[in-house]
Amino acid sequence: MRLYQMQDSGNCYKPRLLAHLLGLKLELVDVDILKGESRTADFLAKNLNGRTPTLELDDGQFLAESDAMLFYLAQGTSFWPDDTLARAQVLQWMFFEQYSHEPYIAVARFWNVIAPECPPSMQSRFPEWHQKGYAALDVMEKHLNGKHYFVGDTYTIADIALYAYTHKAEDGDFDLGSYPNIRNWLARIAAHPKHITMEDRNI
Ligand SMILES: N[C@@H](CCC(=O)N[C@@H](CS)C(=O)NCC(=O)O)C(=O)O
Repeated sequence: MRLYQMQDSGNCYKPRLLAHLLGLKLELVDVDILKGESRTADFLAKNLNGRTPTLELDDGQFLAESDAMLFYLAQGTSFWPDDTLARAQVLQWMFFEQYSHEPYIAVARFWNVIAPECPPSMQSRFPEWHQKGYAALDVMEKHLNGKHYFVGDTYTIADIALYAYTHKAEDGDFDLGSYPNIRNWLARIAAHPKHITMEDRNI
């Protein structure tokens, strides 16, 4: 499979991390979104929404949306539970990640460290991103109390979806100092023997 991606995007890190945990090989094709490479006619033919990651399957079909890729790659593995309620809870946290977490924590990081020449219109949105991002972190902190992972006390794709940008939250000027449950969970994920970092290309 081939992953059209940007190395320092958390969304692109999600399928790289899961593939590595599963021992699956992904060919990486870098797409520079800052140069508009995700909006060329050639790229839009792969993903009409013009975004990375985009996964090209072995049969040439394309799949968009990082959390859909996690679902696809996790089928038949321990990262996607057997129990119907546990499956729904994994989806619950993945939808939470896309609606209540990523739009604030990832976006603050993007404009802070990836495109720091942030226009004033974006600069003025940091207070809102911080308020809503901290609200998401509060939910995670409470949920993780007494738990090792988000669902059923096993490592699932819900953890990968939420790990991707939470472990880089400080890049968006979020302070994780008062979130001990989150910090312990981040350390647990990173301690997996097959873990790779966002910077790692050796997959
Ligand atoms: N919901 C999507 C978000 C994808 C996304 O926003 N990708 C960004 C990089 S993190 C991108 O490719 N932006 C390029 C553009 O908007 O042209 C996912 O989870 O895959």
